[in-house]
Amino acid sequence: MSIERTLILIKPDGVERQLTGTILSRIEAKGYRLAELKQVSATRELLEEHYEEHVGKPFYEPLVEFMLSGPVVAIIAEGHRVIEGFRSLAGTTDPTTAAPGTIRGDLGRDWGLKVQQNLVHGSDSTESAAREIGIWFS
Ligand code: DAT
Ligand code: MG
Repeated sequence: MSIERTLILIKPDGVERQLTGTILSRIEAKGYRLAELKQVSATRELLEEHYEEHVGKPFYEPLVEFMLSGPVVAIIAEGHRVIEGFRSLAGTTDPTTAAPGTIRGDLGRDWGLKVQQNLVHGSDSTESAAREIGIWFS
């Protein structure tokens, strides 16, 4: 199997809470290589492309507003099976019930808002990884 690449974002809650180093360490400790890394302030246009699959869902607008609330760190991580490996390391979407041992499960929780502030994004397939890498690192 060839080396894969995935798009990871440290969301504004992770940057704001100064968890960038902790999260990068966990990605590296798992054995993935950080091929590209930058801190960026997303635009609405970029987020509309990134989250196009969620347009029209009740959490879509709060999600976009949250992602605009501060800088994010965009990462391309590399390694064998990194797409599923990082999804596993991140944990399930809801940080309250994400398994302990995962990034979301150890570091996140429900803050009572309309959107899950769950610290990280990871591409969910080879197709979305290629698409999302193109959006964030064009
Ligand atoms: P994931 O980030 O685990 O791939 P997703 O792609 O289904 O989850 O959703 C994108 C983001 O939208 C997710 O990280 C947090 C938010 N979200 C998803 N489902 C939600 C819900 N039911 N209520 C509030 N926010 C939600
Ligand atoms: Mg997703």
